[in-house]
Amino acid sequence: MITVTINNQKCEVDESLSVLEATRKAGINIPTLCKMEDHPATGACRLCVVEVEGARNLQAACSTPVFEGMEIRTRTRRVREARKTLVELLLSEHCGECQTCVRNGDCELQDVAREMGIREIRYPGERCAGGIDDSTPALTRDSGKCIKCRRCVTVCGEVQGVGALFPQGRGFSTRIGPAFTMDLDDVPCVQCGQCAAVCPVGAINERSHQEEVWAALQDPGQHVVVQTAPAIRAALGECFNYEPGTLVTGKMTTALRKLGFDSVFDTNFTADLTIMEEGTELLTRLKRLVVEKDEAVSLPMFTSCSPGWIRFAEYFYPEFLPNISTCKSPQQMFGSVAKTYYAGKLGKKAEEITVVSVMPCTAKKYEAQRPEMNDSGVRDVDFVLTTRELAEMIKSAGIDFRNLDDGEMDAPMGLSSGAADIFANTGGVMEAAIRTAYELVTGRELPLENLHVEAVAGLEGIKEASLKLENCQPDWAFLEGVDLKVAAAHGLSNARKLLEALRSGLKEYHFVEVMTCPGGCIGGGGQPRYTDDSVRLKRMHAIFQEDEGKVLRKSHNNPQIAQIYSEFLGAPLGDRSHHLLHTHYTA
Ligand code: HC1
Repeated sequence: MITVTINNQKCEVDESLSVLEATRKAGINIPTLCKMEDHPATGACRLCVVEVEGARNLQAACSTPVFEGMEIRTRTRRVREARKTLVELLLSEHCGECQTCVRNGDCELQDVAREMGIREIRYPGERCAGGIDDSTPALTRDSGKCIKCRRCVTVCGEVQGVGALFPQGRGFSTRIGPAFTMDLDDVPCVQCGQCAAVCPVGAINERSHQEEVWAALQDPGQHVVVQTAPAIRAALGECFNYEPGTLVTGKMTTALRKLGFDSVFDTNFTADLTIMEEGTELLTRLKRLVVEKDEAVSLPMFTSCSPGWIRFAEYFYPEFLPNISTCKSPQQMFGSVAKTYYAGKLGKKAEEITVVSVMPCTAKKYEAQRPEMNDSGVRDVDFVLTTRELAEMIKSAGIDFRNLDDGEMDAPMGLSSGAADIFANTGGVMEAAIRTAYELVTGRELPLENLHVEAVAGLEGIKEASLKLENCQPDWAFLEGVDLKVAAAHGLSNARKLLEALRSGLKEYHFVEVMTCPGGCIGGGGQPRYTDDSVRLKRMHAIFQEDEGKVLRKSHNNPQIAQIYSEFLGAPLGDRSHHLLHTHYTA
């Protein structure tokens, strides 16, 4: 520890900290529009300037390390004038249109302008060149609103290993975007929306489906079904001033009914269905390898529920496409069974059902309109709202979310196990699959108090585990003694590392889970802003809490899953399942 002086007060701080971190620890918040928690400073916005005794110029607090005896001043007239001028200059070139901007009320530039008491723009000047890029189904970019903070460049390049966005040009002419003014759809953007999650202003956003959903809700000819992804319940509350990690499953259900949805169902139901299908597919692939000695079988098998990961594999690792499970994601399985199985129960045609998803992920908007996703005879999922969009709809409908009673989801697609809940966390799909596969193969029950596969939980980028299969049931005797090797990666740069290790033969696995976003879906690009590791951990704990609070914790024990197989699907990987629940991807 070292001693520094902040605004005339001595403080003991860790010598590894930056001035920004040290002042925050001392309870003083310094504004910044570029620094992100969990990422090194870029010093791009310069808004965090402070005076340091002995230094001629103001110093950027985010990129200046503390030293013994350092004297820091954070609110002198010189500091305040410099910050104010910086914000005024940003505002002068920013195509803000605050009243009509999608980020009105949720904009970091607006916040700092308000906090600094800026009431006029003293330097009216040339505006940044505008231009809307709405080439992708998931995202819209408005370069006139970009403040060149480069957060999107960092997450796209370093966290996701995609590199679709980068700075080009110099000075006032600098623009952030795909190369050569191309559109996002022309470059390997996976539409994960991590850029939109960190953008401080309205420069990158999800493509809104709110108006389409309002219209469907008003249409008397449509039965409008909503499904909610596992990660929504642990994050939606943040839009209503609950602490991150507050579970709002019951209030969310009631709010959806009040919005006018005819049936309120759960993507978790089809997460359980995914485990039945994907588990069977994995065991089938293993049988081909072990019993039939079929060297052509594609192993390891990869999970397929995260659409950004599918797009990443299509762009960068097409040789691994045969390894991706043929299971559609739970979102898409839901759409196809809602428009067939549930439509049949209602006596309606697929065309009379509108399926709306609430997802933490912007790439789900892209997934829903992929050409493969219409096995019900029409588009399986019609509209996808992010968590943020659902919160906006609830607010715009005047629903007092915090005072809602807890509601229950509808039958027959609203009941789910704890295994489905944990799909939201990195490692969760793997753990859910192990819960079911172990019991099917060995015939022995996993004890409820010891269900978590600790090795695949947590925020480490790549996690590995192995499971020795012993005393297998006669049907699965070929697996006797097999050491099932599994891995989970989250964030596509971690997926890239894992794929490179597989490609070079450094690693061998049987089953690999890949989730596009850091932390898994709880850290999705459509979740409430602003998400860092501390928020991710709180949401993850909430998801585990939801799982642990249930009696039903394994997918194969879900009675509504047994019901859909007996009434409609037949068996996992059977003909109808194959048609409605599976697909395959090509580059
Ligand atoms: Fe996910 Fe999934 S867990 S992909 O992360 O498999 O988005 O929450 O809905 O489909 O179930 C997202 C979350 C989600 C699917 C499920």
